[in-house]
Amino acid sequence: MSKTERGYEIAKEMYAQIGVDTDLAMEELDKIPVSMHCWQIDDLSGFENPDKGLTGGIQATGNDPSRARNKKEFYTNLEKALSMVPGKKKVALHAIYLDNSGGFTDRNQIRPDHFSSWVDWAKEHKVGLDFNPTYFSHKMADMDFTLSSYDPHIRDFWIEHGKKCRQVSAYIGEQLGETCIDNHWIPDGYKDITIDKQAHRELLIDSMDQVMAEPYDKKFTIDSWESKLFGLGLESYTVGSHEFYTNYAMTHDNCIVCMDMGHFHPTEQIADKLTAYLAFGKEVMLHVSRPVRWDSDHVVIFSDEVKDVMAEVCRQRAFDKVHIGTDYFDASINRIVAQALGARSIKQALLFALLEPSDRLKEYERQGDYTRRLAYSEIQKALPFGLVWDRYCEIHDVPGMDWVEHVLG
Ligand code: RNT
Ligand code: ZN
Repeated sequence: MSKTERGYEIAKEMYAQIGVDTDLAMEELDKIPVSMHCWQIDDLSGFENPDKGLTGGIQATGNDPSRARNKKEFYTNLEKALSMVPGKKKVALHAIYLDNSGGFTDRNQIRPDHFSSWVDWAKEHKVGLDFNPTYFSHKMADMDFTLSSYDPHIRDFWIEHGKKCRQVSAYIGEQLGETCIDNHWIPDGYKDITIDKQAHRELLIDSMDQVMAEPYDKKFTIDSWESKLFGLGLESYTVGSHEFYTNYAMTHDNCIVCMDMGHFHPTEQIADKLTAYLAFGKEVMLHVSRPVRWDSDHVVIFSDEVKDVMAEVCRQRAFDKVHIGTDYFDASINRIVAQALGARSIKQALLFALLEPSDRLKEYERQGDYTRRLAYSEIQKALPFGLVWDRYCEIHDVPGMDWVEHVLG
């Protein structure tokens, strides 16, 4: 028996005392995919035109030298990061990671075959794929407006991009036999006090209606629209706010909302928001991120905020209704470690949530026994969670507490 197995046996007994089956928790964890954003590996440079800096009010800061400098390094590093994360995984792509065979293809001309090499790669590595249109880092976005621009020429360009990306996403989903979430985020907004906030929102509704006109089978692709509060240089007004997309999604059954944990007021948390969608039968996409004082996109850690979100997902057993993805870009530490650490932390938070005696806690709540509800929640926190996590990694042939040395070598 390995040390990890011995540790696990003890943990199993202790959890059983509060009515939790650790084997079952690990089995359930196996069913929950975490979608790892590919752009941590190269600071969102992409393959289209890696020299075009990031625009749209987002930023990767730091000077660690580990950024992938070419496609080969990109794939090697991404694969390394994937190998550090136990269980089911997807990889989220952005349109700028197209395979253009050394040529240039503009955003409004993207085709499914630009992503066939990604499909082959995903099959080989047994991961699913998600997709994101790239409505930024492009000269047609340099005026800070895309789908809600006053200029019809700019709007049409991006509407075409949105439509093409939906085709790509449906193609990926069909090829892999697994839903590909197509997540749309646009940077549109103003730096300073805005007078006509409604006009842009009306334009955005019209553009979204055009982007979303073609129906696709939900089995293969689902569109989500990501809300935001503000961006750098776009501090005063964001067209695609949380209320805006929520209202759109609630009145259109062909799309859902994406909530990014960094896109709310600094003390506002999203955990409580999930069931407000689930109760209406709406699925939700998540960008798990870590805002530090602002939407700073720090690496996701095993924090209370992340634990609270995953607890909501697990308490409702909403594994196929809440789509969990990462989104952050930190250039100050090793990119592979950063990429793997965030995904591992989410898996840890999911496992921690699955080890909660939630049936028992729900029962106490119904009976009005709030004393036991609180006490047992606290008792769970002190149980040997790490021993179960290490065993989970071992079962999946992924390094446990020494994983970081496997990356840094
Ligand atoms: C930006 C959004 C968006 C991007 C990615 C790269 O604030 O969070 O999701 O981070 O599309
Ligand atoms: Zn995001």
